[in-house]
Amino acid sequence: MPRGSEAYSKILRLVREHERWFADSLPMIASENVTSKRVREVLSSDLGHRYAEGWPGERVYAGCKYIDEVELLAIQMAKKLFKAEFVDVRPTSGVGANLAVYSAFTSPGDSMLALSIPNGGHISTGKREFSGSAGLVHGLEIEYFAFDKGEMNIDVDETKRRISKLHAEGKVVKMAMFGGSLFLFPHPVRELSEAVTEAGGLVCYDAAHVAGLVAGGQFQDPLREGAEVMTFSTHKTLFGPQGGAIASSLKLSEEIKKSVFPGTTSNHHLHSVAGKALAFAEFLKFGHAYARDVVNNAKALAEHLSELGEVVLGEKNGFTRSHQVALDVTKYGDGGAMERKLEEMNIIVNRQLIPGDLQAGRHYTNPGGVRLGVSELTRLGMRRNDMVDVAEIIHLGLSTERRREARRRIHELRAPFRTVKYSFGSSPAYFFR
Ligand code: DSN
Repeated sequence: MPRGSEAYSKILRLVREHERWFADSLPMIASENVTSKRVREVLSSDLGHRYAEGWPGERVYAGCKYIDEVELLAIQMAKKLFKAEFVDVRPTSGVGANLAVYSAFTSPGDSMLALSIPNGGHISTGKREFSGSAGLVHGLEIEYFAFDKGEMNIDVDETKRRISKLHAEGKVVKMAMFGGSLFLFPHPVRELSEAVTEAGGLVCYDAAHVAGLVAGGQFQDPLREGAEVMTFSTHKTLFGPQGGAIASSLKLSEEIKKSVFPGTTSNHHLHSVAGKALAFAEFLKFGHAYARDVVNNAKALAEHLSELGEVVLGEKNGFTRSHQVALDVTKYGDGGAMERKLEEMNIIVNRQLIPGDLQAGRHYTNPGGVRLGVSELTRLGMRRNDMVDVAEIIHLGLSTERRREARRRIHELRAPFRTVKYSFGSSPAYFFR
């Protein structure tokens, strides 16, 4: 281990090297995005040293008069973005937001409907035996939505039958959590919310991935389609720092507030609340154009990849209506090997369990898919015509060993895309020195 001073310099150098690498790569992890310079600056402000706890105006600590104003502005803007009666911006992550909602409205031993992970579910809605937060932390029994692989979506009729069967067996489905991590098409919230409500369940929607597309009017509008609660993260298709939030009707607000504090959070992250507030302001101004460009880019990327011979999921429905594109890469090996190979070429993606993987004996380390996201490339300013190059480079990466050529093409493609667009003023994407 290096001495303290050596470690100090080394850490700074590693962070600089990371930034240099990402400035010269295709960052395509679907859960990531890049924030504006101002958002990054408030993250390093004094707010990050402070304690608030509780709701603005009812804090547990002194020193919050400006912090309260920032948080109230964040809440006000988030309510406008999602046309919600109530928003809590305190959860420090999407998992934290989901745990707060489970704690507010369910008890350990209750059942919750969610997607299985290969069908797009997230670890926060997972079963105890897979160390999913819902099962492991809150003791929920997880029942799965039926899924149609061809449609890449929840099967409405089969799910209704499952809900009736669970009801007949005396199992109360206390919550249905729509949304997920592999998320190509809007979920049938409108079609299923009555069945869930009649069976005694609360309809919730995890918009972690698609919150920006929802706010930008490009995906679905869960709170108008029957969802009573929507959790989201603030950094995937939104412009914020990593964090979570919860939107709901006013009648559920007191339960949610208590569940966030003191239930599942002590101090929330006040620098992050300021970052969220700035990001919501940016999104109010630029969000519609951004969300439209994200979805157009994802569609263009999927179409070009398919033309190049890649197996793109969701073909029947036009491949995607979100920021994501999912590939079945089993003709090349497995998603784990492809993730590593692409990383060597500076293409940063993640391996992905896809429908049918478990039956085929594939698991998390060697799944059949990779997931691509275009949120960050779009925020850096890439448009539909750039997706032709992105598709060709990914195809080159998957189907050949021409690493140097892939890296050179990325270097050339990235040269004009080094600032954060859809933001106020000029905003370099990489400035750590
Ligand atoms: N696991 C993340 C993803 O979907 O990539 C979200 O937390």
